[in-house]
Amino acid sequence: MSGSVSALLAALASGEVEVVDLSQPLSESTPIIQLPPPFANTPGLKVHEISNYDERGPAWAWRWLEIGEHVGTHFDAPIHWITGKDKADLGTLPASDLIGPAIVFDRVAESEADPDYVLTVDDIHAWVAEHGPLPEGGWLFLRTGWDTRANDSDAFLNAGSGMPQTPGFDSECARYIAHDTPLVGVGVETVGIDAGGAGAFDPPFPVHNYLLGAGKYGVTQLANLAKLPATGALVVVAPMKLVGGTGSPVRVLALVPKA
Ligand code: 23J
Ligand code: MN
Repeated sequence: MSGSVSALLAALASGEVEVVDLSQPLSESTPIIQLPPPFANTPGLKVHEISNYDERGPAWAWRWLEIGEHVGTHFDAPIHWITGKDKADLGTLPASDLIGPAIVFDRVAESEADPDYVLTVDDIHAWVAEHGPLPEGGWLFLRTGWDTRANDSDAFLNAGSGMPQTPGFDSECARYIAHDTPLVGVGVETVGIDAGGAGAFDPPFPVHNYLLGAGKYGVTQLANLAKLPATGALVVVAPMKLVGGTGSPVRVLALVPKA
C-alpha cells in the first residue's frame, strides 16, 4: 500500500513517531570483550589521521580506522560461530532481515539484584501471555540497565571476581529462541550476546551456538532501550555490507510511536 509509507513519513514529521538511537557512541575508550587465555582477543578502535585541513590535505579532514569486527554496539553474523559457518555473512544476509518489529523484555531490577541473571523459556511464555505472540521477523531486546555502565569498562565487563558477571539468556532459552520462535535476532546491552558466565554453560556460549547456528543474528551494547515500549516499535539494524564479515559495528535505530 503506497499510502503506508506516506503515513509513516507524516507521523515522523509531526513527531507522532520518534526516532530513537539505540547505538552507543564508538570511541577509543569503548569497552571491548576480554576472553581468557589461551584465546586471542580483539583490538578495540584506533583512529589514525590522514589529514586535518593541513599540508597533508589543505581543504579536507579524513581518518582511517583500525578496529575489530566485534567492537562496541555491533552485529554478530551467523558465520561468526562454528555452528553457523555455512550460513550468512554480512555480505550475503538478506536486507529484509534488518528491519522488523522490536519487542523488549525489561529485566533491569533482576539484573541489578543478580548480575548473573538469565532469561528463561518460562519468561518468554509469561511475556507472550501478557503481550501476545512473538512477531515474525522480530528482534528481541533484553533490557538490563547495563547501558548505564557503558562508559566504565570495569563496571561494564564486571569481571572483578575473575569471571565476567553480566546478564543474558540461559541455554534452553537460547535454543528456544533459535528453533521455536519466528524472531530473527536478539539484542542486549552487554558486551556480548551471551551472559558473562556463559563460557561455563552447556553448550558454551549458547546464544552464539544456537542463534547463529540457526542463521539468526545478535546485536550487543545497545543504549536507550528504556525509550522503547514492550511492543510496537520498528527497528532498523544496519551493519556494514562487509564481504565475508563475521560482524561489524552497527547503527540501530528504532521508530517509536509517541505514547
Ligand atoms: C568470541 C568468543 C566469545 C564471545 C565473543 C566472541 C563475543 O562476545 C562477540 O562479540 O561475538 S562471547
Ligand atoms: Mn560479536
